[in-house]
Amino acid sequence: MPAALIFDIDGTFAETEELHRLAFNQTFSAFGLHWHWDRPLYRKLLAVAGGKERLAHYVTNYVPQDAGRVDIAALHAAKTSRYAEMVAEGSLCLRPGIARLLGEAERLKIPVAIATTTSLPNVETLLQATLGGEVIEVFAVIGAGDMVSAKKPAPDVYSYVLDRLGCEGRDCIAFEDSYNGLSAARGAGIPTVVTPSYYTDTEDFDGALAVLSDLGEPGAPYRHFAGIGDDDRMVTIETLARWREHHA
Ligand code: XBP
Ligand code: MG
Repeated sequence: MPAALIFDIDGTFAETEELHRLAFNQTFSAFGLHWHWDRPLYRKLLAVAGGKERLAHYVTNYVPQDAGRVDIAALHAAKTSRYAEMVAEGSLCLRPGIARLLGEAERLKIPVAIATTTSLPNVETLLQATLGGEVIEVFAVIGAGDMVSAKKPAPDVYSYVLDRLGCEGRDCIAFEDSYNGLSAARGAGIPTVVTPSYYTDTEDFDGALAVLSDLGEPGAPYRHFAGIGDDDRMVTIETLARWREHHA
């Protein structure tokens, strides 16, 4: 059995990035900034993980003339509130297989954790809106946002989570959707299942344990893109145990 399952949030738990983009753009308008992040631009900007870091990168490289008149921290705080409002309104749903696998892990008493770049309030609101109730208690550890100084692709958030779980990376499984996330998890020595998302589908996932369209549901199998795969086409704890052993 895997010692723990560690999940990314944005793109992996749910297709969140369009909502993040919307929240950024609405915040720019509210602050009287004539900036607009369309989809092609946002795809490029996602190379920089972390909303504050992405904003700073944008200012330096795209609108340096505005550098003196923006407060990145204030802008990002407003964006976080706007995003949380939209998530709480129920704008997102979990990707296939996530709730099923969390339920299975809970029944088998396998710890589950989160390792994400996004801010903690965003994680809490998303979990509340999609899984409801006291679900936050289900997670043994949540590593999020500024809890570590170096964001993905640095392995720090995964190392932080492993430390608190008291587990070795090689005994766990990580779930990611992006090149940055895969690099971070692999950097911490964790075999990683990648389910590419809307903005990451063309990225390089070399070194992933498996690359799949999603985790699959009964009657709605995943599509296998690369790495290890199975005939049953649904990722269960038993599948993961087998894949991890094969990988070791
Ligand atoms: C997610 C991110 C985040 C979100 C925005 O990356 O990079 O920055 O885009 O959230 P990952 P914040 O899925 O690899 O963790 O604005 O709260 O940073
Ligand atoms: Mg992600």
